[in-house]
Amino acid sequence: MTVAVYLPSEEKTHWWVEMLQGLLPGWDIASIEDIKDRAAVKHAVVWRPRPGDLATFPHLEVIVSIGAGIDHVLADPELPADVPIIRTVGDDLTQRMREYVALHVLRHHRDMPRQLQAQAEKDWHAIVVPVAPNRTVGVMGLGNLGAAAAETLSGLGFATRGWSKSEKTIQGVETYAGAGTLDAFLSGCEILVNLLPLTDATTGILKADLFGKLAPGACVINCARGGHLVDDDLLAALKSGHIKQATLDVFHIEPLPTDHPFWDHPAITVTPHVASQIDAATGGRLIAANLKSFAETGTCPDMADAARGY
Ligand code: OXD
Repeated sequence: MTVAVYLPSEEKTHWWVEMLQGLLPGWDIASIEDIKDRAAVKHAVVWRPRPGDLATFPHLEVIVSIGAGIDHVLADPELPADVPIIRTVGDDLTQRMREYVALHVLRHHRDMPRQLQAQAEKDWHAIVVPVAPNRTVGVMGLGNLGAAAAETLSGLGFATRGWSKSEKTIQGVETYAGAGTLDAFLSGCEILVNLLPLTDATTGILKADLFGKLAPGACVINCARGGHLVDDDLLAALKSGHIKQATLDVFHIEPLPTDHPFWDHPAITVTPHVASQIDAATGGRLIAANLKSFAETGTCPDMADAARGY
């Protein structure tokens, strides 16, 4: 079985190649750069593949995304048609996202940016905020990561809402389904967490019109994809004060260009796409298990649906 591995960093690619070689003895696993016989490649394990690379493997049977999202694979205009895609999800990824969302929601809920500013000014300024049950938080996207985030927020006591394309039931979470319910979901929402997949329908969804429907002074956390956000609309909403703070983990261009206004904005926290990074040890085990299952049965539990985009 020849497996071609590609990540934008050469160092990381080698790390993953070694990890998978250890987990799949007898399989021929190499970096895309080191593949001699392109016709022998049946499996590609990739993160942000270079456009056109996957099309050079005429007998490709499956593509594995090193991550929960598959948008980075679907973005390849020369992506070979009808090659199934496997996502990489799993408990670690979900746990990391729970932690990131809890951290940033609590930070906005307790107004930590303002509290830190008071400390910088040596100002003994006690900020009193409502208790969590009186704070409405909303999670957009209720896939594995979004559902886990919503569950965690509900567990912390927040009045938690969730919005998704199709009906979902999550204990302790008031769920809304479909475009027709978006306004009701947004109305009164004070902290919004975006965990939607990036599809044609969700690109640019975090825009002026949506921000305007949130409660005045709301906070926005984007830990899905940069393509969900209209950057200038967020800057305008922050300027007007309708949005108070934002935490952004994902960007249109990554790494975020050093001259981008988000870096220096006093009301924006930038994190470098770390909300829920896969580590090679756990991710390697998941990918090896999925590849084995796919090789033996033609499927695995984490098959993505390319037509849906996730
Ligand atoms: C993912 C990500 O898709 O880290 O898993 O963004």
